[in-house]
Amino acid sequence: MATPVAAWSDRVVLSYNDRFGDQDDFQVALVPRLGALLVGSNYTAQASVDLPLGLSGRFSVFVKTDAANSVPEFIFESNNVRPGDTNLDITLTPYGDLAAGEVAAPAVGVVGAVVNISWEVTNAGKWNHRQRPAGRPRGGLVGSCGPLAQRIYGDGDDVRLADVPHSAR
Ligand SMILES: [Ca+2]
Ligand SMILES: [Ca+2]
Ligand SMILES: [Ca+2]
Repeated sequence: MATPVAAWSDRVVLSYNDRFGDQDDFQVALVPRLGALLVGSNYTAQASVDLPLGLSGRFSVFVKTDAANSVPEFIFESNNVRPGDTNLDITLTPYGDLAAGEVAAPAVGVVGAVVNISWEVTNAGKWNHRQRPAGRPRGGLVGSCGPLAQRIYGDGDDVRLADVPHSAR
């Protein structure tokens, strides 16, 4: 005797804790099954999963077959969820994290003359050693300006002097 239904889906879930079905679960794959399954037979399924950005930590992996309960199984629904034998350790995606620093400008500027403003940009991201760039990009510009009265970026008194593109050499 085969399953009375020939289509269902298997759900793959990652969970921060070791319990399936609570709020920290999130689905990473829903794999459709087409074709009735005879008693005593089985099938193997797989999913290639894109892990969401920002995810890190140790996870339990669960699969729930017949995730939407398409197949009536009488009293035999309780074995449809199964955890993986091992946990899944996910390390954080290596991000670039540019940070500005060492901003240097002269104390006095005169309208009509140029002032030189320099700064340093560091990538403070979580690179592994192989990916870490050897040098730090450095910026610099010459422009003419009036004095910047306050030390708050992004408020109404800012004057944009220049946007300086950076490119690899
Ligand atoms: Ca859980
Ligand atoms: Ca079922
Ligand atoms: Ca079952």
